[in-house]
Amino acid sequence: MYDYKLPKLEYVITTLALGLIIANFLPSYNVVSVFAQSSQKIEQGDHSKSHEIQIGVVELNNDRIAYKMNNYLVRDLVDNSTTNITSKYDNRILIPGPTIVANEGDEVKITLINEMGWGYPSVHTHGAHYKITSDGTLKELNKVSDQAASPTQPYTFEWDAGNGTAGSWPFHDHTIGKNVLGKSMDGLETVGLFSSIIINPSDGKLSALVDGAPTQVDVKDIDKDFVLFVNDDVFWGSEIDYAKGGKHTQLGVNPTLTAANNSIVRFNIQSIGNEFHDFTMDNVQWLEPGTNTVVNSHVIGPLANHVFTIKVDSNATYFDNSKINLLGGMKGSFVVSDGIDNQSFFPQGDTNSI
Ligand SMILES: [Cu+2]
Repeated sequence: MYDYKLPKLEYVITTLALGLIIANFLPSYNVVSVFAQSSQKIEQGDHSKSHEIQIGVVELNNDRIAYKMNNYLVRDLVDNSTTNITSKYDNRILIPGPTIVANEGDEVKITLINEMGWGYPSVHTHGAHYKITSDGTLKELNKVSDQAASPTQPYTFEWDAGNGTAGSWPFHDHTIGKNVLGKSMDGLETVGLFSSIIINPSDGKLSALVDGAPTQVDVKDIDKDFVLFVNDDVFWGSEIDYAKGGKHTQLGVNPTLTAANNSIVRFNIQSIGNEFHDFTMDNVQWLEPGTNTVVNSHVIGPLANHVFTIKVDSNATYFDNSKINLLGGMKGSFVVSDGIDNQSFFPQGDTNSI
């Protein structure tokens, strides 16, 4: 069996006990929540949309916990028409959780349903704006209310993808690691409760490296979005294939990513856990965000992100170029095909299903 070397539930319980001991010795302090300001192709219309989403929280058969897409309704805020896009989502591998794709100007409502029968999971996002009641934290942190889904009571989180929020942002649980004193414990989201929201810019334009030159591409020209989470010693991946109607596929650990030659792809690199990683690709270059500087590596810290768009022209390997993680096998392949692109896949063949 593949060894993920990530915290599993038994370690969580140990950590909770440790947290109790530590909590008794440390003075109480407030952690300031980070409000990060910082082919159906992708739809880029004039109308703002409301994303009305139901996400379940489930236990996997490998002691992990995951977000699961239950229902996803997109409502046009001008004519009130709705489209159900639930079937675009994968129902097999659930880490990272389902990616949400919105446009600047949209709103997102996530109703979280605790299907585990225990605990109090939440959703805490970066990048998008929200009121304090949608922070996804406990009262001892936010001073307002406990914001999590109990086994009997769902909780609805509301985000505003307003102007200035364009980007790719991690969201994650912030309450499952509640110790017996009721205090929040960060870091336990690495058991699996993490995913991302991609907010496309309202002008529909992205900087990209195409044929070696910095240029602008349209969001609707993206053929694939890859989401790669750098965890402490593995990558967790998923993709959205716009050539297949915007199909979401969960790819598991250190996936082989595939793309058609000359297609436009966006890499959404996100970080979860507590370490720094030097994300590197051989044979592939991209633009350092916000600049015309061409790079092939980027150091990414905890809960940071790194996003770039490229025109695909060569096979490559992606890896964490920090020695200890590279020795540990933290790498995967990027395979470019001349004909029809095959779907990216998880080379170990682990189903990681519920
Ligand atoms: Cu966070």
